[in-house]
Amino acid sequence: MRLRTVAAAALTGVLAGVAMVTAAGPASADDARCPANRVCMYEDPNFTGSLYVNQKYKSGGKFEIDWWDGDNEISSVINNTGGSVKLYANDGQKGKWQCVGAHSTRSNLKDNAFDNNAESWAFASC
Ligand SMILES: [Ca+2]
Ligand SMILES: [Ca+2]
Ligand SMILES: [Ca+2]
Repeated sequence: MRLRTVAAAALTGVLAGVAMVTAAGPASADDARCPANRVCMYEDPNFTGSLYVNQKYKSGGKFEIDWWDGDNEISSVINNTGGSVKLYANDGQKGKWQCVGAHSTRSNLKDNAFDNNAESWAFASC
């Protein structure tokens, strides 16, 4: 009984160690198609077409997507930052919004009914 407890504790320790090693490598969790600590937004699905947004992380930062080069055209997003990205359907951080969590990607915003809709965005909790 005691041995089993010790073995279980040891195994738990090993698993925790593995989890820590995995969590300690945020760079490896990033998508290599976009630089580290940056957000990339693309014209087409699957991170192709024109790269309309390539922005370094800025806590609380608010950004306009250029009306000619990007408004209502973004179809995929890579977020290699530790902050969540809030996409807005209209200029000036207004309208319906979509969230792209920290260190995550959206290969096709069509899946969330937000394709060709974003016109501004921000680093904000969502
Ligand atoms: Ca598009
Ligand atoms: Ca829109
Ligand atoms: Ca805009």
